[in-house]
Amino acid sequence: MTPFQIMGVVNVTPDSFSDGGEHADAAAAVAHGRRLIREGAAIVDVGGESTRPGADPVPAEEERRRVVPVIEGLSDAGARISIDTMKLEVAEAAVEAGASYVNDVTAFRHDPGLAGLVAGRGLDCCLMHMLGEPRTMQRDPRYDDVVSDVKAFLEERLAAAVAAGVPEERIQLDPGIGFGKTLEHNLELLRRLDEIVAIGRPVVLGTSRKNFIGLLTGRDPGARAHGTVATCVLGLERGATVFRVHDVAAVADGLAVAAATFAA
Ligand code: PMM
Repeated sequence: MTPFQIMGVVNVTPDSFSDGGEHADAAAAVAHGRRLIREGAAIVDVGGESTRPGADPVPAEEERRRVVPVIEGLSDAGARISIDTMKLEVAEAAVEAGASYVNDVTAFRHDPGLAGLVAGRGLDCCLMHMLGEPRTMQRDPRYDDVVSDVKAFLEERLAAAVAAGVPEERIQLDPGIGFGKTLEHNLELLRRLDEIVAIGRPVVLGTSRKNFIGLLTGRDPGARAHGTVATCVLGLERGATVFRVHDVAAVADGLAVAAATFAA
């Protein structure tokens, strides 16, 4: 049993920060998802609304129109399908099309009804930390102690989801790298990720191609795979188990070598 799972990113949006526009039509997105599965993704995360800093919201009808054909096209591809949405009606349509995992960057705050869907349909979910909302979250984010603040938030959202009927074993947690965080905040979270792991639920890490890697390497998003691999290896060492990435082949190799080393 591998001690980790790779969640491959399939964005069906014209404006995501690192791959926006590449998979804007359904057939291209399905082909891309299938390739990520061949490269080692156990989960594919399909998203129809960009949450990059400064992004504007997308109407539910448009988001649904983007993701449903892609999920249908991937439903027999041999991986679990995750829907990356904060909207109940998009998640409902995605689940009908074959998704069994709800990845909500608002941790059921935008639409508390998502908890009922996850509970009622026996789905798994990821609850993520975000300070503020995508349009404004990178404007001078501040914390008392970023790791303690994120941990307290995730514990509160975990309790809220359980209170709404979601079994605890169905819930994964994500510190939300880049969502209302400076370079220093992101590095502190990565360095002390074991404190988030200590909550006791599987931790999802989403560092892939993010701006902080660009700040450290000087590279554009498409050339951040090496930096991304480094963050995933560090995350694995600190106990993260799910890695949401664009560069599946590179991360699969890095994690395979790291996991064998830690197991020795
Ligand atoms: N990052 C993005 C979108 N969805 N979901 C989770 N759980 N964790 C993340 O870090 C995360 C996410 C933004 O990245 P993208 O625009 O490349 O999808």
